[in-house]
Amino acid sequence: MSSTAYENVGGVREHGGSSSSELASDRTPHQKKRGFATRAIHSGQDKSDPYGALNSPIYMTSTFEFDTAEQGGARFAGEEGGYIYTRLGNPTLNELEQNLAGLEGAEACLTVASGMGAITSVFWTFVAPGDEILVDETLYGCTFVYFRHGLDRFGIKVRHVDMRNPENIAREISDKTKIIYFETPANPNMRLVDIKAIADIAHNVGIKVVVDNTYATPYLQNPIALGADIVVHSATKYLGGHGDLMAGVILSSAEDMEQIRYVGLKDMTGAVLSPMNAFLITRGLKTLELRMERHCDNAEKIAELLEASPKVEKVFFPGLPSFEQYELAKTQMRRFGGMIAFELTGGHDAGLKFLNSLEMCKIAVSLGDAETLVEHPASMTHSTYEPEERARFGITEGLVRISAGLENADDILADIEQALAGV
Ligand code: 4LM
Repeated sequence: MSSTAYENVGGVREHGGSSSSELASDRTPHQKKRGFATRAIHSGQDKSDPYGALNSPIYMTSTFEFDTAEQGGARFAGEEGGYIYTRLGNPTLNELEQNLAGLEGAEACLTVASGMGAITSVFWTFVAPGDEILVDETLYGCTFVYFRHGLDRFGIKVRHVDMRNPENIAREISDKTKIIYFETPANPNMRLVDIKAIADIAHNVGIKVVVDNTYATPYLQNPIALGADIVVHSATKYLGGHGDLMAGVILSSAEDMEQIRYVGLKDMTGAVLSPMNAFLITRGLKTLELRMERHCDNAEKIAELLEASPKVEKVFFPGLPSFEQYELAKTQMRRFGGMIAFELTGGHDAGLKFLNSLEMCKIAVSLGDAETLVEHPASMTHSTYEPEERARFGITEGLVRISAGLENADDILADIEQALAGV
């Protein structure tokens, strides 16, 4: 197979990912759009199983047998539908992709091996030496490094912009700018970006807007409806939801996805998702709405407790009226999510003492799991920034990050209270 002729592997297109944001099963017989949980449970399922299995079989196969040599050739030439090889498409991945496309309101979806696999597959598809990209100042630490020390080495100019103010973007755009990239809420300091305002600016000049929607999930925020071109997720987090897998998701137009699948994934990163992990995410999605409601409830209670504590200097949570971008949070998000960041009055040392005093909550990176996870970004997820970059980009040395879990709120609050008392 040619390494670049993605148009020649169209044989998988019929099955290789969704191409419509709405499936027939997304509507009732009376054409009313079904609710989020209903769609997350039912959508995308392939009904062709001969035994009527409630859960589809997991296609743990790397390759697919052709009836004849001619059939194999026809699939590679794009003259016949059907699967070829799991890096190009797989029925278990396809079911999940159909479901996620509907939940995010995207034409097409591609699942990959990790969140970093999703981000890098998008960029390796669309950028070339000499291009410029505008990225936010606050990003997950490995995303930051990929831009700063990864893409930069290949002649792509990366400019960091404080995207809380969309006017900053307008000032930085040049005729070389190809992509604007940001997270909202941003990891770890919870800064928000006005998706619609940025998309309006970008589309006037033909630049793609890529949004990392990991923190919010499609349950709380739909960037494509607000004008984003491409959405990425670390499905390792809320979508999987149980801390037992690594995965990533990309959502876009069918036209962009054709290139992301057959150039970015097939030839550039090869970051293929295991069918077993696709199955686990499909299982996770059945409870996404329930889980997100509980994550949001618990996070609101934690944020209120922290804000009332004299040991706490500042709390960063979009659902607090004291949050700088509270008004934007209310219009852009359905609820405020499960992530909280805060600073103790005692700074860095008090932060580490707080972590070491926890009895039930786990000291761990990652987020979106059933367990409440607490970490120190400056020495863990964001140790990839230089100290002066953290200082410049608003990631303070004393910041503590909490991913509110699904435990009973009283137990989480009691653990946080006793840990604060020890600081
Ligand atoms: C963490 N985050 O923060 P994979 N996008 C966002 C993320 O938070 C992450 C990724 C992408 C953390 C991991 C240790 C907003 C990851 C990257 O880890 O490659 O699935 O996703 O604790």
